[in-house]
Order: sequence, then C-alpha cells, then structure tokens
Amino acid sequence: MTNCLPCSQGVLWLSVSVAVLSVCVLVVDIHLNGNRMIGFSNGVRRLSIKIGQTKPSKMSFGGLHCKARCEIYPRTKDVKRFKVPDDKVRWNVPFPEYSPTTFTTETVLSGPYYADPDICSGKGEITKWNEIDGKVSRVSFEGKYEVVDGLPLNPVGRTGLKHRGCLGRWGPNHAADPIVTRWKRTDDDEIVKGEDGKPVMEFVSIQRRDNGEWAIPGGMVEPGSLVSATIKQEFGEEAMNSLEMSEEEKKEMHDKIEDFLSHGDKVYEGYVDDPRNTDNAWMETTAYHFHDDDGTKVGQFNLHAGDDAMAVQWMVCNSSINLYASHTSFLQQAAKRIDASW
Ligand code: RP5
Repeated sequence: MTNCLPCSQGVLWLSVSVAVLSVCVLVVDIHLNGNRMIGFSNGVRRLSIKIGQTKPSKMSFGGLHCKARCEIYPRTKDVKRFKVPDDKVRWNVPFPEYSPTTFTTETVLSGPYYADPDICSGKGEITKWNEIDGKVSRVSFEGKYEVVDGLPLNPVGRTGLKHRGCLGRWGPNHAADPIVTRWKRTDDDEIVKGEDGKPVMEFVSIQRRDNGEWAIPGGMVEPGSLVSATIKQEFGEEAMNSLEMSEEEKKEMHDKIEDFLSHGDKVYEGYVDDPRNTDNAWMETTAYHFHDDDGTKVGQFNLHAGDDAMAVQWMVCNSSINLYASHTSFLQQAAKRIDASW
C-alpha cells in the first residue's frame, strides 16, 4: 500500500488545511487551556504543546548562563562553584581541569515530597530520562539532554557545581511564571509615555524571601498539575497572600483572578538562568503574559505579599530593571508583545 494521496484527495486535503489555517489566523482572543495554548499575536503564529513535548521549544534559551555560575551557591555561605569561564561553558569544549564542587542540601537529601531519590548513593533509580515519568515531567523544553554516568547534563553547559544543590529534581525542575501588567497612569488617568514615546508598562513584582531580589511571582509546577493552575495558585499565594485568607475571601479572590488569568499569551518556555542550577539539575519555566489594557481588571486586585514573598509592588518595566534569574528577559518579551516602552 502506498502512503501517497491520489491527486484529487491531495487537493482536497490542501484546501481544507488552508481553510482551517485561515480561520485560525482570524482568532483574536488568545486562549490558555490548561498548559496547552494556541495563540496568534502580532501576526506571529504560536503553537505550543504540553510540557511532555519532545521537540525543543522555539522560545528556548540560546546564549550562555551567567547566574548559574555565581561564585557562592545560593542559600549557603561558603559553597563555592568551580570557576567556569565563558568559553568553557559548553560541554563540547574540552576543559580537562574541570573539577566541579559536589553539593546537595541536607533538606533535599532528606527526601521531601518534591525531591527525587538520591540516586548517587544507590537510593532508588531513575530510568525515564527525557520522558514523562509517572506524574513527573523529565522532558526539557530545550530538547533531548544527555545522560552521562547515570546523571542528566545541564543543556546549556557547565555550572561549576554537580548534583542537585537545593533543587529537588535531577534534570529539569519545571516552574510557571505569571507576568501581570497594566499601563502606568497619572493621577488624571493619562497613560505615561517613556522616552521612546511608547506607553510605560508596570508589572506585579514580588521580592523573594530567599535572596531579597525582585521577581515575577512564579513557582514550581507540582507533578501532574497544569501550568495554568500553577500560575493562578502562585499569583494568589505570592502576590495576594491567599494562604492567610478565610474561605470566603479566597472565593472572592478566586472569582476575580480566574477570568483574568485565563486569557494570556505565552512569552517564554525554556531554560531559566537560575542561580540554583547545577550541572545535573536546572530550572525551566513557562511564562504567560496577562495585560490589563484599560486598567479596570487588575486594579481590583488587593496586592499582599505572602508565602515566599517579602513584599509586592507594581514595578515600572524598562531595560534598566534587574530581576531574579532570567525574569528581565521575560518582561522584555512581554513589552514587545504589547509594544510598550522598554
Ligand atoms: C525561577 O524560579 C522561575 O522562573 C520561577 O519564577 C521560580 C520558581 O521557583 P520558586 O519561586 O518556587 O523558588 O527559575
């Protein structure tokens, strides 16, 4: 049997495909459906699939990591990374003297619910690298990663530290980041313009409790959870302090954010240059942008720092902001999406 279509069927198939594509191009609203989203924005077609995808994301990291090579490992006083110069980051560049520090925190080694077994000391094994492993996704947005001597290798390159540091999972640790923005306005409700004449965007920023840096209120995707659910949960917990709310207040908050945080546009999915990354464990995220164009929706949100946040504020976005991990570059993508000043 041949796989080729007869000519008339081929033409029919082509016409149907073109028609379907044309209808899609007319889609104006961007739908976030679980962690699966099909959207069209600025004339650019975006199609993404679940975390379990096998192809590298079109939005993936590129470049070299810098924060993942910070000298002292986060949340420690004296755990020093082996120094990795820029030209020795990539694994395919020989670096015979490379002797990374071995480090995993006691907390992670004690086996909390979010952590994998300590496969290096023979406690359990992981066989499903680059696959969905039960409810845990070991798939990277950056494509297939190498596994050497039984351990997954950071897809960007050397970090100067091996094993997991304070990350629970070997390989990718998946997170989700909600970028919530509005236009900056004067007391007379006029939109403020930047030096480039474009409107100035503000976003909901939290100050992280672990290092005091300002960041997007993101969080880890729990095994089996959807990115969309994580986005709502993290925004509620970190920027609205939902954990301290009564059941009634929680319901009110839920009603307010549910609709707004259901219509967003994915601006990034891939590796994060997070200071916690190691040679064998690293952060990846999916970042969605939710913009309140007329300022009537997010204005209702009562921002209160909670959970992992020390403070929360509307922060002006421009090229001089300095945020946690790669968050500044996610904001830049969001600004581009709505043609905001940068
Ligand atoms: C970053 O870590 C992600 O972009 C996300 O914002 C964050 C998730 O980790 P926790 O805030 O839960 O520590 O890499």
